[in-house]
Amino acid sequence: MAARRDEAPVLVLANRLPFTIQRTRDGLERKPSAGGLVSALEPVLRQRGGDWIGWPGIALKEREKIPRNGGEPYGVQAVPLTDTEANRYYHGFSNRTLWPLFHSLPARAVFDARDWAAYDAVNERFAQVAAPAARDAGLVWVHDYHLMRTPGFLRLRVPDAHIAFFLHIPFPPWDIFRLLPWSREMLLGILSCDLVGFHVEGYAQNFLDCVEKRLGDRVDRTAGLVDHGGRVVRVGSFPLGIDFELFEKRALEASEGRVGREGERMVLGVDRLDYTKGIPERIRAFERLLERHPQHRGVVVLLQLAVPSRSQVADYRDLKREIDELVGRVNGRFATATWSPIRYLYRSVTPERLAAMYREADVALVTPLRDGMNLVAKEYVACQVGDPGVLILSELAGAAATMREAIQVNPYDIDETADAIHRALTMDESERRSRVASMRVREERDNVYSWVSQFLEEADLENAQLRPLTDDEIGGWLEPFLKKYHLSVFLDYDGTLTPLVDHPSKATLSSEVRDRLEALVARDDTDVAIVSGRALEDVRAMVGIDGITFAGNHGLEVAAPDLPHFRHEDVDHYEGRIVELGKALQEVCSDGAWVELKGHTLTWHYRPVKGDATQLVARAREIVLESGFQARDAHLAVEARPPIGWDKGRAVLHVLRSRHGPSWTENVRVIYIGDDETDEDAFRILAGMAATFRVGPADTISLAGRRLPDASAVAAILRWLAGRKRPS
Ligand code: GDG
Repeated sequence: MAARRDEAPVLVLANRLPFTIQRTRDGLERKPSAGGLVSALEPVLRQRGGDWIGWPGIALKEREKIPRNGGEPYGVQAVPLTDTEANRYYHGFSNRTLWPLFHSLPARAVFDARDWAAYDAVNERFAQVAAPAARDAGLVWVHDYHLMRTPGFLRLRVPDAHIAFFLHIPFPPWDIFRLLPWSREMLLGILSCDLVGFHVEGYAQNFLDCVEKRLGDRVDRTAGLVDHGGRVVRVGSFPLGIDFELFEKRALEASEGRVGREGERMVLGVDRLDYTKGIPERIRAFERLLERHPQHRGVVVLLQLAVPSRSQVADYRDLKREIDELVGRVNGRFATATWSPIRYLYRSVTPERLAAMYREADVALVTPLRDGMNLVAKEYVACQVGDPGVLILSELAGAAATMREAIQVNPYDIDETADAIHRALTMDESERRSRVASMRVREERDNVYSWVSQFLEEADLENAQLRPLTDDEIGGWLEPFLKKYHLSVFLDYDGTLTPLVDHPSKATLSSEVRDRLEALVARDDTDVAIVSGRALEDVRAMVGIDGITFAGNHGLEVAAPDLPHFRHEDVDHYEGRIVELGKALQEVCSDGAWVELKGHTLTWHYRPVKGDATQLVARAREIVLESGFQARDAHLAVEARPPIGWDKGRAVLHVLRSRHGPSWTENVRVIYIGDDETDEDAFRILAGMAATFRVGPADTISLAGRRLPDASAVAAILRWLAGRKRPS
């Protein structure tokens, strides 16, 4: 019997391994990472088994192996990168594009197609490394913005894998996210997961908004669900916590009076040196405090710890210079012989020393311009084991969503922040104690271990279902668009009006859809056309409803009740040649593959072929091209079409112009619904001029405005269209 999913191994995929590797004279050495996330995930990996897959952080030389540490509690798999790959994937796309953009600082974002290509390739490499173990894993848990394309590549290799993703940084609002030239690809990558987690609800809502606007997927904002072409993806918020007890213990063990000087009051800042952390703004606010409240001069010190970070990126080097200058200026302006206002440390300190700093600080100044969560705020609170201090927290940090008892500030507002520091320094003990106490209760309860178990619990749930498509929802999409205009509806046949079946002859219309089409055709404010890859007579016979316009062979032939018969002028020339092509394709008609002759086009179907058909498909395409036809991929089929620059989109325009005149856009609204790659031609031509819907699996990019899961959703739209009230 297969192992239960919640007991089967877990694969963790993260940019970095759970330790750092350094090259010393004696070879490679590994140093454990002290982060809370690593210590929270390790027990799970130990208990359920599994691997941690990540980049070792340095380029390994040939035959160089990651050193083992003896009692390896779980597997570690390194994804090696060359220096160029690391530059483009990590320093480039991850840190110069995604990091600033996702922190809503688009002016800093660099958009470079070569960085994107490297990011995509490295993400695929992660999927390649993970694939063998993913088959038996209960969960593949992908972390953070470095690996947003990996779930998509993994889903292709292991279709049944159970995949979850957690983003540690903010997810930006649509108006920012849309700036990314590869926004569609990024969303498709993440939506290959079963569960997508963010720190706070606001990011989850931003994500749902972007999915709906960019991909046209149906979303349920309240339940946190996305209908991704029939596969339902859960989206939720899981605010990360810290190892509370560990920080508290370190603070209790720290002897007092080690950090500051006697009689001195301390305001503390702890950050990686990063422009999102708002360090210059903070220094300016501290300067303003000294200007406005001179009583703090000589007494209060800002201790700013800035841990070196990403110094390969120019913006970070510039920031370092800016901070150096600012600190110099403020110190120069206010220092006395015995006191300097800012003590600035550009390095990291030991965890024990950090806990002592937290404990002693009267005020923690955590004022990022934007931050996914910010753990420093939580660690500070955990370390308030003596005389409690005050937390000043940026309202733009994820932590602000739950740490309501902090003094919250807008980090861009220098005056407000200065006043907040003054208020914190003068706050009485009972208020300080109350504020810290309630934050401590919450952080102790919602610690990193409960975060891991909540996320895993949610990930282990069976797939959810979205509520059925309602008339109200369809009305919300279409009513504002249709208004009082005449309506022209264009529909593909197979896979759109009927479910996809194993042989075209079995794709018959249900009586329900037939009734709705008849009701729609009967309306004098609506005309209906069916645009199919089938031969004209074939599709007409399958539908058999009078009053409908039929376009066969992808629009090369059109028959309409009110228009002259249309047949593309070059078609005859290709009719004989298509028969020849059909014969040539017999070469690839093994294992059940077969040729459907459709007049001047043909389709080679390989649906019956068992196993990998890649080689067969490649050869079929080759034969089609050698015969001078165009080859197009369709559902488990390759279509051959005459190379005459005509497609479904042109046929639709032909119908609209013939029926409603060249300025049809002034009087007519158009809806086009299709499920096939060949319908993309219509989506492209109609972009901006029609409401377009792509039906079926959503793992490829579509130009349609919205996605529908299957033919039953199309039936729901037809019902609404047929029954809609005429606007008065
Ligand atoms: C990303 C998101 C999100 C700092 N200096 C020292 C030191 N630290 C430790 C702190 C804290 C960690 O570094 C910083 O964590 P943050 O959460 O503040 O920020 P990011 O590094 O930007 O992390 C963030 C986080 O991911 C988790 O999802 O909260 O929003 O940007 O733990 O203690 N530790 C030691 N010495 C130092 O000098 N030992």
